[in-house]
Order: sequence, then C-alpha cells, then structure tokens
Amino acid sequence: MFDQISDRFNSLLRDLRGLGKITDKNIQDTSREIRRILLEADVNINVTRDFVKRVKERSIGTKVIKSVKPGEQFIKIIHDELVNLFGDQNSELDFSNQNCTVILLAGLQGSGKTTTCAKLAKRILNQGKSVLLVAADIYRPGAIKQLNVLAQKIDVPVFDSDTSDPVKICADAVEEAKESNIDCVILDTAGRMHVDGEMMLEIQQISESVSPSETLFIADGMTGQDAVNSAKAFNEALEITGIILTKMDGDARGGAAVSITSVINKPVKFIGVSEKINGLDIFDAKRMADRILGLGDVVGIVEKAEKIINESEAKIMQEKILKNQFNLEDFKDQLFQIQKMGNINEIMNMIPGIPGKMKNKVNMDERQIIWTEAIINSMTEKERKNPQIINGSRRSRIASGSGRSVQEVNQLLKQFIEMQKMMKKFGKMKTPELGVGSFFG
Ligand SMILES: Nc1nc2c(ncn2[C@@H]2O[C@H](COP(=O)(O)OP(=O)(O)OP(=O)(O)O)[C@@H](O)[C@H]2O)c(=O)[nH]1
Ligand SMILES: [Mg+2]
Repeated sequence: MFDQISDRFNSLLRDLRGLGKITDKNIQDTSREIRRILLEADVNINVTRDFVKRVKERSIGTKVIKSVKPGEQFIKIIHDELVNLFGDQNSELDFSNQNCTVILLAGLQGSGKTTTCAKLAKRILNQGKSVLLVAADIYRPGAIKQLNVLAQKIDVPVFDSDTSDPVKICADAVEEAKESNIDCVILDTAGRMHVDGEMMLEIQQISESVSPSETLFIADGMTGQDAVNSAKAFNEALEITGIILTKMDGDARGGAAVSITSVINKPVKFIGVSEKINGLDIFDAKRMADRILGLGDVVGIVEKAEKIINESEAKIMQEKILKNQFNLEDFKDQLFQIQKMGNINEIMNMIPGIPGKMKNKVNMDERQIIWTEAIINSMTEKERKNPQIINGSRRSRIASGSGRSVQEVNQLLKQFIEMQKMMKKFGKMKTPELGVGSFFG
C-alpha cells in the first residue's frame, strides 16, 4: 500500500534531514519534489496544488527552533499536511442513536460494498452488538446470494423480503430491526458502472426513508481519478459521513483514493486490506502519514522539543555561544532539557535514518547525564564560569564531592573545553547550530 509514494518520500526526507537551514531555495526545491511525488502517485491535481501551497506557506513562516534540526521541522510540516490530507477527523462509527444505528453503503459497481458489509458486520458483532444485513441490490443476479453467503460465514442474519422495491426493503428491514431490538442495520445497495440518475434517485429515497446514522462511500483504491468524480456526485446526492477505501492491499498508487477525502472533505473511516472478512482496518491518518514517510516517531520528538524548549531561552543560549560565553552552568541547563525529553537512547532510537555509526556514538548510559550533572554541581560558581581555573587540587575536590573519579572530571573538562573551541569556530562562522548533542556525539 502506497509503496511508490512512500519510497519517494523516503528519499526526499533523507535529503531534508541533512538541511542546516530552511531557505527559500530548499523550500522551492522541496515543494517541486513533493508536487512530483503526489502527481505521480495519481493524487488529484487540485489536491496536490493545495498541499504544496500549504507546505510552502508553513515552511516560510516557520521560526527555526534551535534545538531541532531545520530539516526535521520541514519533515514535521509535511507530516502534518499529510495527516490533514487524510482527514484528521474522528473515524469511529457513530452509534449515538439509541434506537437502532443504520449504516448505508454507497458506491460504484464492484467497489467492494457487499464485501465491506460483511467486514463491518463482523467488526460490530465483535463489539458485542447485534447486526442485521440488508440486500437492497435486486438488480445484479447473484447479489443477494453473495451477501447471504458472506453473512452465513459470520453468522449474521440477512433481512428476508418478498418485495422487489429496494426502498421498501430497506424501510421494512429497519422497522423490523427496531422491533426486535437489533443494534445495527447495514444496507448493501446496488452499484452501477457509472454515476447515473436513476441509481442516485433510488439511493436518495432509501436514505430519506431510513435516516441513516452513517452513509459510507465505498471507493475502490485501485481506481484512478474517476473515483474522485463519483465521490463528488455521491456526496452531492447524499449526506456522506465517511469513506472506506477498499483494495488497499493491491499495488495501486492510491493517490486518487486519498484525494477523495480532500475533495469531499469527509474522513476515511476504514481501509479494506484483503478480500477476507477480517480484512478491514481502522484508518488512522497519523499512522498512515508515519508509514508513508517511513518515520519512526520524529514527529513526537519535535513535539516534545517544542514543548520544552522555550524560544527566548534558546535565543539567550545562542547569543552566549556567539559571544563565546557558553559555560558549564549553561551546559548543565542544556543537560537538564535533554533529560526532560526523556530517555536519550530511546529518543535516538525514535529517529529513523540516523546512521548506525552515530547511534553507537550517542548510545550512552542514561546515568552519564546524572554523573555529569553531579560533577558540575560539585564545582563552585566561579569554576563553572571559568573552567580554566580548575587545577589538580580543585579536580580532586570536585571528584570526591560528586562521588566520581578524577579521570571522569578530567574527561568532562577536556570535552567541554573542546566543545568551547568548536563553538568559538562556529560562532565566528555565525552558524550557531550547535547543541549539547555535539558534546556526546
Ligand atoms: N483484495 C481485495 N479485494 C477486495 C476488497 N474489497 C473487496 N474486494 C473484492 O472486490 C470484488 C468486488 O467486491 P464486491 O463486494 O462484490 O463489490 P460491490 O461494490 O458489492 O459490487 P456490486 O455489488 O457489483 O456493485 C470482490 O471480488 C471482492 O472480493 C479488499 O479490500 N481487498
Ligand atoms: Mg454488491
């Protein structure tokens, strides 16, 4: 599912991760690449245009938060917009109707309505609710039989009717369900090759007579842009409450199907992932975006960092680095911020795409931060501000005060002085992208 789009986004993201800065040039380049990826995946042209526009606007407007790499922020914007594209709305079925929940399925011929009826019934059954299936497709020979066969497999009743009027069949079925206290009725309607007036009229009449809680548009994930047009037509005729994308297990590009959400502004509630009865997954926009972008939980990390790192503090820190005033006191503050984000190894592992070599380097003992803090705490304020004055006897005092060895104190000071040197260099280059990470890296 979405393999092509995912591969392409993955290589784009690899390039973005290395970005030192978000510039007009790389915003342009990235936008162009995103546009290409989406169009090649058959995403609707208007949907693509809006998507790219939003990414562009947000990137331009983004203030760079120093402790998060600019590339990661860029990725977060793309991720957010993908979630937006998939419709970040509640995908639960609406069972708030106390009486009897009616679910109406609509869609073109062969889109997967009948199969989805059975899949939904099974899911609802598993939630401890009773279900009645209704075959309102009186046109295609074998359609009623098909539903009966599926229903038998999951042991769910199918409404039995002697009329051949689909509107009456549905109305009678709902009536009977209410009388017998059945929790949920699922209506399987007839599909046509193309949107046609007669079919629309019939399904409108059904809808009016039963007032469904949910009217789900079933879209074949394998189809192209035509699915977008038929979705529009159905949405104009009916009060669509959600979308189910079927056959997402195929190797379809999937772009057209995901465009439907944006075009009719309704959420995807489920996706069909196999022909089998249990082949129906709840659709989670965020998870799908993660999957397409091949992200671990970068988004979570950026969100964490955004919460913790206060812009003004970051600015003060940046100025200190620029003026070469960054001392052990500031270093301790940064350590504290890292700790607030949680386990550092876990965080490193949450970041996909970090070369193993770097991961090993950063793979440090969580306790190391605590020990480092203990060492810094055992220094006097004067020592923290001017580590140069820390001579041999001061080192032994700090070591015994912190319960660490003199070697560790030496190591810390050596590394800190090296870091200061590096910061000095970077300060001169006016690119203060250094954080405490470089100390351990
Ligand atoms: N692989 C796969 N096949 C599916 C999925 N959903 C449905 N199908 C298949 O698609 C074909 C059509 O499904 P139906 O459920 O009969 O479609 P329909 O919308 O009821 O068709 P009509 O009643 O003719 O309008 C069947 O062969 C199903 O097995 C899915 O999620 N994955
Ligand atoms: Mg059918």
